[in-house]
Amino acid sequence: MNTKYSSNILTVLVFISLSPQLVADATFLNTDKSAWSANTGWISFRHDQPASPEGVVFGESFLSGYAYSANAGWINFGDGTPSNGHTYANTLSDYGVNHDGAGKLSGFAWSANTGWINFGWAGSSDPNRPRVNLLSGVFSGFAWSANTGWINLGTGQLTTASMACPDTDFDGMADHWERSSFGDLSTANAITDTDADGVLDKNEYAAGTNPNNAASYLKIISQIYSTDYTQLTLEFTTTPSRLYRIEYADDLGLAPVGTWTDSSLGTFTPDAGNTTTKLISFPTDAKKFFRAVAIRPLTP
Ligand SMILES: [Ca+2]
Ligand SMILES: [Ca+2]
Ligand SMILES: [Ca+2]
Repeated sequence: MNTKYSSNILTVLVFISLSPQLVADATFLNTDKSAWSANTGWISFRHDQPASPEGVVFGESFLSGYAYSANAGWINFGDGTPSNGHTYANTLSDYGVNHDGAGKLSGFAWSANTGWINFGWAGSSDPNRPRVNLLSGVFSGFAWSANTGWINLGTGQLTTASMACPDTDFDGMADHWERSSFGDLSTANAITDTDADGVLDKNEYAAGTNPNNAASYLKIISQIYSTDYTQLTLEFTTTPSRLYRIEYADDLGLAPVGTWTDSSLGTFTPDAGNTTTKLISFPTDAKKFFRAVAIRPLTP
């Protein structure tokens, strides 16, 4: 191993910006659509009745649509149009279940037969808090209704197949994110970099970083190599609302997207806090390039 070796090892990072999707149908599969209440029985998050909404839509910032229980009737998770464009205020005219983007649910659903169903009763670290695993889409925890008691989301039969992120102006940024970040859909477009940190707004969305803070963007904090250059300890910035991969390539110039090799870690959730540290093993070579990739969860 010569001394040139270490100077040739570079660390780079890029983003994957996934294509926008428009979702109106229920995000739940027909085989994994059921919550359970001891008092009201099964509650279906997907029902496919032609004259009704097809079920509950799990979104990056809020839920919408109707669940159905034979005993409790329709349960409204929200109309999909929070007044501020991104989060239900949970007033009488603007209610629904919110999602913090990192899997935690809050807010209220409404049933004419049983009244309010509370998804926001627990503290953020409560193990029984209603939540969604962003790697698998599996729901867990409990919602609470004064009239029907606990509703168990963790039946093992309630899984969202995707996360709705409508992008009506097709600029690579979801509507809710543009509205919460900029107040409207017109301020940012596919080529704007509002905070001038060198990362386009659409790439800040892809990475879950703050487009109004020039100090916030996906970056590698430190890289430490083993003495034989077969292992790398990489620390990079992360946010709880995104999943990550680490990839490597032999040569940056000759490595168009698609020739990068995924580390043996696969896709993983970040550490708690603002950075994640991972140990990667890799085949030794004259030089290696590494990158951290942010991934929007539950998107195609
Ligand atoms: Ca958009
Ligand atoms: Ca920026
Ligand atoms: Ca930024």
